[in-house]
Amino acid sequence: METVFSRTPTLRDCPTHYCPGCGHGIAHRLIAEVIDELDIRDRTIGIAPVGCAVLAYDYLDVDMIEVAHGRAPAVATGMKRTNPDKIIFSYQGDGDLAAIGTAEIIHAAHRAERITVIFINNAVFGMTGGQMAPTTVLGQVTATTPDGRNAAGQGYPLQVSELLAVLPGAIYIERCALSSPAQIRKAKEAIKHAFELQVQGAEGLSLVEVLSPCPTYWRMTPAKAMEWIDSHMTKVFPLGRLRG
Ligand SMILES: Cc1ncc(C[n+]2csc(CCOP(=O)(O)OP(=O)(O)O)c2C)c(N)n1
Ligand code: SF4
Ligand SMILES: [Mg+2]
Repeated sequence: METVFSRTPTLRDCPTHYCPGCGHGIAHRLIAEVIDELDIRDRTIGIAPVGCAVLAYDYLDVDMIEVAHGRAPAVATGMKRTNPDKIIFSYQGDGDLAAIGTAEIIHAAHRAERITVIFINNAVFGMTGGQMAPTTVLGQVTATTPDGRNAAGQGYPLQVSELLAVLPGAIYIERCALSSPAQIRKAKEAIKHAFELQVQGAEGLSLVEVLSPCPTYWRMTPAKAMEWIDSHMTKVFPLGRLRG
């Protein structure tokens, strides 16, 4: 029988710790496929976040390092500058990149660091219990906004990709979503382009923001969470290329 679909080699064959319907596993797979398609597995080094994807190194069969919450772009800077032939990517949640690590990502982009950032925006701090993140949308109920996020009390959702897109050192910024098979295919194209730029030696930072479901802390079924990305998240975080 002809094999039409199989696990890509960079994705390890192991049980997942993610909740049913979580986007992290899909994002891992896309990254693994891109690494295999670009044939860069032996020279890629990933940076795992603090967050639900803290165990990303259990799934991705490339060299990986774990760094403190939010500090991935700073560590990636050192790794790339000392190992320019390596392909360096960070994998960061929205709590990681858009809260505690805001300064790191802005300055890494501003310095035009030649790194690739995969930014998983699920609109909550997942690992710590579903608290509000800077990316939580208005009206969204979280553990710390039981009546829904309200601009007067908690401010507006932070659109980090739009902020980064004004910096000349950010050469490619695209926002995509894991809300349907078609969107997942587009997300893979964006991730591939971001890695390709680094492989080609492009002089700056590439970032792909991925709107990703967290059914557990959105308190929805996995199917409803996919729909909620399109109905609520994309209104605040429109999809598409912001730079490059
Ligand atoms: C310096 C530091 N501050 C706070 C924490 C607690 N902490 C662990 S994970 C996390 C948030 C994770 O949210 P996010 O980055 O969005 O990842 P997700 O779990 O949603 O994928 C926080 C605040 C920590 N581990 N280290
Ligand atoms: S809490 Fe949310 S982000 Fe974390 S593993 Fe579960 S579904 Fe995924
Ligand atoms: Mg998150």
